[in-house]
Amino acid sequence: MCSQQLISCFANMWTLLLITCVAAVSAEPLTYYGDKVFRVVPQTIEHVELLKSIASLTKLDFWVPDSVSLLEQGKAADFRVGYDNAFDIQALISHSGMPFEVMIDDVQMVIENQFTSKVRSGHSYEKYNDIETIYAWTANIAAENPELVSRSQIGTSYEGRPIYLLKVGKTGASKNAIFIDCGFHAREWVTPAFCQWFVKEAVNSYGSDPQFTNLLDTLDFYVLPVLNVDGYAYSWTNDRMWRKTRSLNKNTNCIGTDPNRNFDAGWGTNGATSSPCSEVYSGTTFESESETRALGDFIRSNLSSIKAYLTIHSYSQMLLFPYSYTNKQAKDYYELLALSEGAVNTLSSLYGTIYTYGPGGKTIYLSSGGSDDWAYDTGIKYSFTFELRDTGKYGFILPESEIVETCEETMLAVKYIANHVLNNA
Ligand code: 9B3
Ligand code: ZN
Ligand code: ZN
Ligand code: ZN
Repeated sequence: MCSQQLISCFANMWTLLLITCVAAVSAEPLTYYGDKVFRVVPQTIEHVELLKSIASLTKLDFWVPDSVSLLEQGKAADFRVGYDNAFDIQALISHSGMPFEVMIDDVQMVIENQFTSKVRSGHSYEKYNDIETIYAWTANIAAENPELVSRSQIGTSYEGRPIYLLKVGKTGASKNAIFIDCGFHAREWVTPAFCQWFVKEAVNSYGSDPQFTNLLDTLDFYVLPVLNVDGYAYSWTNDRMWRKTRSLNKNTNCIGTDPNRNFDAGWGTNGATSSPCSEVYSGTTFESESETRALGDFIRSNLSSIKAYLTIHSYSQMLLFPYSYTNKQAKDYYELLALSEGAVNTLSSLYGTIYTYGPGGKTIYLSSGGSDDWAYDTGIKYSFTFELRDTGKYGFILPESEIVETCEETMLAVKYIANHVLNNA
């Protein structure tokens, strides 16, 4: 093996060893032992300022809203803090008189309990599936249901992964379509689970459930199971709390762009930042990410048939419609409000899950560059963001045991919207 000079042979062996070690280290996911998630309700300007100053001294991972810059007086906020700082921060908050609650006492425990079983093999609709399993599933479900499902690739991610789209509906004449995407934000794991569930329900219902059969006969559903494929893969292998894409930014070690701040809808204004280290970094320009550009290009190319755009996020249990980037009222405000009300009512009817609804800017927070606002301004009237379960007990780390109920109730809302689109578009 070592036929070269001895020194260079050792050098090679060292390099090999080093590479192996680095690979071994980076293959271990980050852990969150003792990390806490606090819920605070800043009552005064001083409370907001206190949180901002804490955030400037130590990393606070904001879950709701998505960044410290989006804090508002009177609105609850959830954030994760490291074990080392949790005690001091709790004392500061408590001393300030700001109402607070410890939502999660040990984030790592919740991460370890998210799976119902440690045995992970093959695809399951009732479990979280990693990106490779989802890829294989897209191929299989299309191959097994050629008259209902077809798969195409609409683009390639920053790291070179394919971005697949499933077209679901009875094949034949061209039809109006509803576009549904999941997995914009990597850590919102229940959302790819929903997109997979939707396709399963469609396939299983066709020919047996008259209502769903009618929808599939008269509409096409474009289902994009995971848009942010690199981020999703990374959230499995390296960091369960990852949100953004994985693209490199210039002049910094901070990685990624927020795909939902990266669209041409008030781009780079409210609730987004030009700082690559922020979780709501808007990117260098709109559609700067290959993932968002792939989505934008596909929708623009199929604009004449796409009548509704549904983008699935978590968590908060909300149904949002435009606008998020401005407080101005959308042209179709009253129709979208009534449709939202109907959709959340039918959703609640199954397990009593309560959703709030309304325009994004007023209901969650003012923020720009979102895909729903962009789709609406591009001409897709029925444009919604779902924020699935829960309201913070587990947040992004919703246990697998809630997948089935979350998907079943969400189906009701999606089918309700689809029926409205069918009758009105
Ligand atoms: C944000 C924006 Cl900018 C929008 N247009 N619609 C919904 C949201 C909420 C999601 C986000 O990206 O912060 C929730 Se995770
Ligand atoms: Zn999201
Ligand atoms: Zn969310
Ligand atoms: Zn079902």
